[in-house]
Amino acid sequence: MLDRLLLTGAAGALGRALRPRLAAMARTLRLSDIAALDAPAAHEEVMCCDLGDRDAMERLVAGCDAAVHLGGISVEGPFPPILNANIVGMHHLYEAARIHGMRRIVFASSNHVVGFYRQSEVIDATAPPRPDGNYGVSKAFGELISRFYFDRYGIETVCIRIGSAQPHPLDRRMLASWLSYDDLTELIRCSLFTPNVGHTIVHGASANRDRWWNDRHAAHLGWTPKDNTEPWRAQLEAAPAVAADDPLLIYQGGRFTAQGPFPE
Ligand code: NAI
Ligand code: 15L
Repeated sequence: MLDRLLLTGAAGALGRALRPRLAAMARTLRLSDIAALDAPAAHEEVMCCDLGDRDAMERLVAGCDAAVHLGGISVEGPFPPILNANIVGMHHLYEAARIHGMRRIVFASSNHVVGFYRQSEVIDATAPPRPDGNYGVSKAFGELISRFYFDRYGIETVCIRIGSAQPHPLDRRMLASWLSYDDLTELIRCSLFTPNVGHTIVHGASANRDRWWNDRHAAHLGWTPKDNTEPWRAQLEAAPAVAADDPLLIYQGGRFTAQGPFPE
């Protein structure tokens, strides 16, 4: 068990789902977001701040052993807010970790780092990034800055390229990309407690029938997903057919690949 674990993005969809699930992993769970959070329980602390605020980020990280970093813009869109939260915010997080001696970060990266690979391809962590927008580029930056802080300062990171973490799969693409909350929780546990993870990239999908991602380079995490999308297959395949050129069923990143440009 950790002494104090930081959870950023705690007001978001995954943050709210993970808040009770992370309780068993640390004596104190420090919760943060730019949005308001529910009042802390006895084992929790709340410290809200903007990831773009350097001083606040240093205060946030001080005293934490590790972080699960979910905070940031989570969808495709205009560059300025993504720059602040996902790029400047990552710099602030890693600088604060360096200054305050935090040794491990679990980073919520995204399948959109590799969104322009086709669904007919199977890739592993050594495949060059092919981001599908401003958001995917920012997550690729997150993977790179975490690599630098491991090589230079020894701060370990597991980058989880989350597929589609939802209570259940919502469309045909998610038959392959879905990650259950239980499998995500276990992947985070493995990422926090496996010794010597160095800098690891792992793709976060449940044990679905169709696989786009080979995680042989993350085998040391010892993570074995348990859930799969078969219970939803018949219902989702019965949905009205999409056009043959719909990116939903062409690219791993689905419709993110067709968004933008965004006038500024
Ligand atoms: P979300 O959008 O519900 O949560 C993100 C949280 O970050 C929000 O509560 C938001 O207020 C906070 N945030 C945004 N800008 C901020 C800033 N400048 N300073 C501080 N906090 C800020 O997203 P969700 O679905 O909970 O995802 C969590 C993380 O996982 C995100 O980083 C997302 O990119 C990543 N992810 C999620 C996937 C999914 O299927 N849910 C798939 C791939 C990646
Ligand atoms: C993501 O990175 C997003 O944060 C999430 O909202 C989903 O759209 C997910 O990817 C996905 O690709 O399904």
